Amino acid sequence: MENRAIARLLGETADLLEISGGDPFRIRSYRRAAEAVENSAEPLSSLARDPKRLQQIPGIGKGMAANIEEIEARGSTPLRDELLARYHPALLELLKLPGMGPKTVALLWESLQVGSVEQLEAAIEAGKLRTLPRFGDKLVEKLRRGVADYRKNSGRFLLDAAEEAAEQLSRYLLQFGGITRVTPAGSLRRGRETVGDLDILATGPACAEDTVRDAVAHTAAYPPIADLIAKGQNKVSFHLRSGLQVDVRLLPEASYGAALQYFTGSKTHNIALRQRALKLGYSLSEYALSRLEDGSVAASGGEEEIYAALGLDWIPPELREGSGEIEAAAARSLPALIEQADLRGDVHMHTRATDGRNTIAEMAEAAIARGYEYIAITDHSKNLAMTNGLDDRRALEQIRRIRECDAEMEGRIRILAGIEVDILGDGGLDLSNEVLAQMDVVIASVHSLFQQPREEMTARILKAIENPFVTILGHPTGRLLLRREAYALDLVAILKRAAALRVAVEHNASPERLDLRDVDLRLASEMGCGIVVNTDAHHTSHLDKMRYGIRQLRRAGLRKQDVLNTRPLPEFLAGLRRGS
Ligand code: DGT
Ligand code: CA
Ligand code: CA
Ligand code: ZN
Repeated sequence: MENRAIARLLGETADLLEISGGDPFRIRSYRRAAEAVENSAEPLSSLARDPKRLQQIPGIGKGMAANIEEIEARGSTPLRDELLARYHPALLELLKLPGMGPKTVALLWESLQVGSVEQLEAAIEAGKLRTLPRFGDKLVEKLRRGVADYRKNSGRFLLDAAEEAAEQLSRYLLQFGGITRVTPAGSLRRGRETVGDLDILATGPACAEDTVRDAVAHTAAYPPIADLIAKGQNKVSFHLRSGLQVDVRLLPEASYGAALQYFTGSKTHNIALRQRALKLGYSLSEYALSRLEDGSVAASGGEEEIYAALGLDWIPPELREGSGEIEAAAARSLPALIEQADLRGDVHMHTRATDGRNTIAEMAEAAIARGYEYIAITDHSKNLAMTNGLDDRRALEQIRRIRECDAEMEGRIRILAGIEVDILGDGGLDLSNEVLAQMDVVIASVHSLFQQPREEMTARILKAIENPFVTILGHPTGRLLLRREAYALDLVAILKRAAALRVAVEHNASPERLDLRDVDLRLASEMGCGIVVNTDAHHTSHLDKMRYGIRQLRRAGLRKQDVLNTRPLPEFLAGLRRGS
């Protein structure tokens, strides 16, 4: 299990303890352990059977080491299980609603026995909340809207959580002798922003017809399974504890390509492809592409063969949404999509100066390890007080430190001095022009007053990018996937002005943002905007989130030349405003 997942389970234990009115000291010890795990550079799963080494991590004592072992072994802590059993298995979902903290959850439980989002919804509808102290009309309305948003998003999962679950399951399946290949299909393979359920394909000698029973049994014995939905001849479906559904299909090598093609989808793409097959005298199924005349197999083992037999170039999964990709593949005119290896830099990241976890040098070394030629350090500005954002004086100090560190790198990488400056409510910027002028990269972002009406928000951002020192508009719509909608704004007007001013727009690769959406990215590119893809890393390990951003750019059909930070540094800077 990844550190992040372990940290989440420890954090949930702390939440539950807090709801139960537990000992504050004990609550803090779980929170501290969660933080220590999250920030540990070493993957804890490699240490889980070695309590001594676990205990060397500051914040992890003997008891916590035992908890981590439990988490590794069965995906929960004993206390978490005990408390969930005492309340409601879905109690933690309540904490995801806006305005809901442990105290409120405790109150709802004690007074109304509300332990899940469903029960909260019913209590709101029945007018029961009004009877409670502190629950005024405003709070009740906020909760009602929160429940509605939750409903809209529920059942979907962020890309990183889905990928993590798929990787963990793959490792388990590959432990079984005779399963040699495991591939996630479905929306995860297509790189959609969020995932409804996981579709996993496995193959190998163990998946042949006469042996598949044992492979199915192994799959159904996967320890993190919360409940088994179905166990068929070569298919196992279950829920993980997170609620994520997984469909595993075990297939013989011979039909792997056809199955991968089928279960990758999308449904729309598949329907169009099947129609094309029929027109050409074939039938296409999850088992094979067969000739209509005699039923003989024309292609089945690999995706390339299937597309080729249909007169098509192989279509990258990100493009399989039924939006013209089949016609393009037939005309041999699919775009050469951008790849991760095309990137030369990442120009949005935070350090300890504000809310990041690492130093400038650590971020630089991590970037070197990932093959980058340049980065920009872009900490927050003072308006974001909770991050200890920089004021003018500290920003200048930070520039000095960046320049120093850059010199110490002796050309192994270039470190640009940057800032992520807050766009204030009126469109002004949070730092003085004198300071901004000294930055190589100025990302301007909205982090407050998300509720402004559309005209106001649009004017605010337009005013901000008029500032001559702004080079990049950060996460332009401010959405948080599954949590917060984009703020209301006239994106087209903003993209148009940004293109004219040569202000680049950011695609934020963080899986909870992925802002801009694929359609917006295509639009931005068509309108001539510079596009920069950044991780917004707050930790060295976050630099790896770039892959999610790349997939979104590919979904938008973008190529290497459409993205500025694929260029060598001089050309990158020249592509930004102020560059010449
Ligand atoms: P999701 O799970 O909502 O994020 O989206 P998908 O695309 O993973 O959808 P899912 O899990 O329902 O199905 C996985 C793939 O299986 C889908 O992309 C295409 C294929 N598939 C499923 N049902 C059908 C169907 O009725 N017809 C066709 N042609 N393909 C289907
Ligand atoms: Ca799926
Ligand atoms: Ca599915
Ligand atoms: Zn930001």
